[in-house]
Amino acid sequence: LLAAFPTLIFVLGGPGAGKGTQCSRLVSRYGFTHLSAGDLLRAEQERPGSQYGQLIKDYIKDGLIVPMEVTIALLENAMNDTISSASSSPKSKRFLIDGFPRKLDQALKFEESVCAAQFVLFYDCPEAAMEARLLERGKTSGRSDDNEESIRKRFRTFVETSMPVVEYYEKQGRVVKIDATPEPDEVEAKTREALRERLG
Ligand code: UP5
Ligand code: MG
Repeated sequence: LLAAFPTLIFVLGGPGAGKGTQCSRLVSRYGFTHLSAGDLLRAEQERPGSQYGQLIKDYIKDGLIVPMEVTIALLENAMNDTISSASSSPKSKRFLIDGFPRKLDQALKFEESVCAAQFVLFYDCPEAAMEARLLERGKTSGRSDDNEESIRKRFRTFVETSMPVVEYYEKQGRVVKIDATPEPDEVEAKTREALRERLG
């Protein structure tokens, strides 16, 4: 069923690179449906009766990657909800999958069992800038992983486990890389330029 909807983009980048910020802007411009794997996991963690609540909590605090069965099921459910929703327009059936896949086996499994990605949008940002953004956000975000110790762990997971996913797609010529260092408006302009070539 999902294979019938060809536009699905993986949005990757380090913690605090600006994935969520840019996805929100793309939603208003292109009518994509934005699904953040991290947001879905945080919602599942809060859901009364969830059997994964404690597990998700522990993994997120330690910057570790939640077992893919959990994340893929959440993404698949959210996509199916969008597709089957009576009010959904054709445009809303174009998906931005934010912060997933973070590990190579997740990428392979998702593309094989759910839907292939058209390409990967990769927000490239130096660690120092990402750290400053996350510490600033941590003053008000209430996120359990916006503190120095968790941020250090998230960076390590990103370098060791998630960058290989980006490199895997890069070798296939499927990565659109955007410098995420400038202010959000400029990053957005660069993103639109890159998407114009790919999406028309
Ligand atoms: N900001 C944004 N853009 C800026 C710019 N250009 N200049 C200056 N400031 C900018 O932005 C972060 C902050 O920076 C904000 O305050 C923003 O205003 C500012 P945001 O857009 O939120 O960046 P984003 O890349 O989305 O950062 P986020 O913290 O969400 O990244 P993570 O990848 O760490 O978080 P995520 O929610 O994806 O995952 C959290 C955890 O969930 C993971 O560590 C992991 O434990 C778990 N997880 C899984 O296990 N599996 C998954 O598949 C996904 C997540
Ligand atoms: Mg995010």
